[in-house]
Amino acid sequence: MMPFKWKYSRNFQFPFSLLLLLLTIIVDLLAIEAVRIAGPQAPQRLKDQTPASSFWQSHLASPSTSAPFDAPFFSATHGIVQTHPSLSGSIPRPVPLTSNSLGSGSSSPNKAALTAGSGYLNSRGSLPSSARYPSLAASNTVVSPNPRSPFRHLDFSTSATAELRRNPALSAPDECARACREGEPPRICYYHFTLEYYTVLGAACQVCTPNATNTVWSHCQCVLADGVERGILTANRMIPGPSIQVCENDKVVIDVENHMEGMEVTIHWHGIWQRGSQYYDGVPFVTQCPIQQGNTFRYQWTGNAGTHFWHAHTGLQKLDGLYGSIVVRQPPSRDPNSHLYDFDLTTHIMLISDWLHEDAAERYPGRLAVNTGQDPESLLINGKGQVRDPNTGFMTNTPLEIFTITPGRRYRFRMINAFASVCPAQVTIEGHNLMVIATDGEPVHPVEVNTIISFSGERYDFVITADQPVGAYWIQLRGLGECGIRRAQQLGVLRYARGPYQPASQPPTYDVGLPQGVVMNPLDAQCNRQRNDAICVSQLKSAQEIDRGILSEKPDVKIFLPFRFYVYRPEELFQPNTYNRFLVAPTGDHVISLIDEISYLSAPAPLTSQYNEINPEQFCNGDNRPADCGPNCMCTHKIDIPLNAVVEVVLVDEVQQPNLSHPFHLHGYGFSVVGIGRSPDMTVKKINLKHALDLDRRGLLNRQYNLPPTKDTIAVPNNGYVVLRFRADNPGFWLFHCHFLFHIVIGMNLILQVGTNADMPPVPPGFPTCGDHTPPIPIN
Ligand SMILES: [Cu+2]
Repeated sequence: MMPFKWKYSRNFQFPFSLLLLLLTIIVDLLAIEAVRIAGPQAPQRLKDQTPASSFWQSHLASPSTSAPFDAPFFSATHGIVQTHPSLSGSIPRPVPLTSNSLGSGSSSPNKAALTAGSGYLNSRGSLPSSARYPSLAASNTVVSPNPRSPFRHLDFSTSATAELRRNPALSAPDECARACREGEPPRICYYHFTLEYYTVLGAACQVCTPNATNTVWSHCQCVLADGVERGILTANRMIPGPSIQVCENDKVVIDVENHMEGMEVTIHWHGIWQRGSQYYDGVPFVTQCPIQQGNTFRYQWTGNAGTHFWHAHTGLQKLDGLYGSIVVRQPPSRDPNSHLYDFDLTTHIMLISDWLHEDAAERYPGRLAVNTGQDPESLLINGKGQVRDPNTGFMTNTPLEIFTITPGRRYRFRMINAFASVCPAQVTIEGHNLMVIATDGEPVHPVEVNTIISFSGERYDFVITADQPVGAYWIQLRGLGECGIRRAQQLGVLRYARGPYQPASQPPTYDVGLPQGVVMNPLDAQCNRQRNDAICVSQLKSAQEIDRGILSEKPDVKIFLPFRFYVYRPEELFQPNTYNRFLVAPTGDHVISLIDEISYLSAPAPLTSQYNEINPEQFCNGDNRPADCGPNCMCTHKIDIPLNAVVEVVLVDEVQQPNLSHPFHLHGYGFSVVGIGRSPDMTVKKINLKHALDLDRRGLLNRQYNLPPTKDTIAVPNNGYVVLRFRADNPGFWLFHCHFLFHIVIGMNLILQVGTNADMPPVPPGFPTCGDHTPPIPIN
């Protein structure tokens, strides 16, 4: 309650500031309306119907004069308002999602009127069904959906919204993406994902062009990506897939309907701890059986606050398009950094991803001659971008992502790194500082930087203050490391309302980029000292209280986990009658991953639901290796941890490939990053387990206990180590793994079993089962 009070007293003259705010909003809306009217709608139609090839354009030399900024591509309604369409079919109301300026101390009815959809709420806090489906109500033809209909995916009236119509207790996605207020009753937020094979630039693009990203729902089924036609996988025919945006304590229900022919799938909710719903963590053969083609699986969980995301955890599907954002918002009084920003808009999510121009499976196990390795051709910002054909020099003219801000305001941005490849991602915004206020959903003491480098699975929230001249500014996203070979980059635009859409400056190129300034997360991992040019993750300070036990000198359990690749000789790998998995690395090496000398192999059935059916010999760990398990030892790597123990994990990079840092992600927890570093012993060229143990004995592993940041994904610097700690108070089978997609499929995973089976919640009745079927062979 303290921050709440403080804020209120600061806003002592609130009638005046409220008036000012309303004026600003009205002015903004007028501006938007003006742009909308001025926007040439008719030409857009024509343009939309041009064939896919027209997304390539012929201006070779100067991308700035090439016309990526054709006005029609830029939605006039973008940015300022909550743009997702309302299912009610009523006129979309401009609804700023705010933190302080509207959210705290909202005693004024005027304030309340500005929050999402509140004008329509009934006493249960959800839309009356008549308001939600006026067309049906008007014609009095409410269709009772028939779940048994064999044509249910053809039947528009029973499609993704059937459950919402059936059950008035559920709230629609756009009702849940709202400003969160203290004391407001939680909602049950319902989502329906239909997963399909789909196409970039398909015929849907003759019908419409998506006019706003980050929507929690899309009415347009056209996927543009970077303007290069290819087959993809989608949830609800959008990339990124539907955004889940809810408030703390809301219950989230997602029906995942798998219509990908011949494919199974699970969806993992990255960053959601799943306390009490362990079996909905979405890890195949750990927490559930994969969802079969044609089946629907209902996930239900309540989210911990922060910026998270969802993605397929099966095979390579994530890289083909199965990912989307999750934002769990809080009332301002619950966020220690809420005083640092004025707006937290649904449209200010920045989901960055890497992108191929072919199926991900083309790169696995990998090729020797053409398109070798696994690095991406392109990058996307919220599924958008342009790309230059390296052979012809032609540039696609698909829209870039645009984020709109209003002068004088402070905006919370939520950046999600959904990369699959090994490339670190570098984000810089022209002329604007980035004040980092949270990482992996957890608040930190604010730090000002100019560039953020992030790894697959990480999230960074930052505040941008609109303190520059009204105009448009470049956002540059660069792929580092391996991505430097193809010079993969993408651009976006930070635009001031009523300003131009095109930045005045030349677009930054890979080689002549925006000035880096101070870098968050430098790749050189020199984190032991303060420096002016960079801030390491380990130097961030948690803004939340930390469990004392975590910060005590001695943890209850200490686990050293060295990881590396095992390189096969071809004659070893291709022995007759053996079929060992492998990845063809960019170097041409045929490799698998080892953590503590074990390459993770899935169990034949999930541990959460069918533990007793799994042969105990399936499991192994460093202390319990199967007899005569070779140098490519493959089994279900599982480490047991007593419930409530304070656990320290030391990850040691034995890969030691320059430019390669592996980001490790732990399911079920946030952990404290206690130390990051490299060997202080200059005579040691390469760190390994033995050396790390020796450093630890001599007290030379870098550990600092002053407010270490809480994260769930942390990159281990190459030739370095990371020390992390957590209290094992969430029982379950938790995957702990490198988040690089192609390393997951070659075994860079393990399971931390916290507690015994008796500590874990039983799976709901009717939980699907799976497993091998190898009955005895009758002999006669
Ligand atoms: Cu890795």
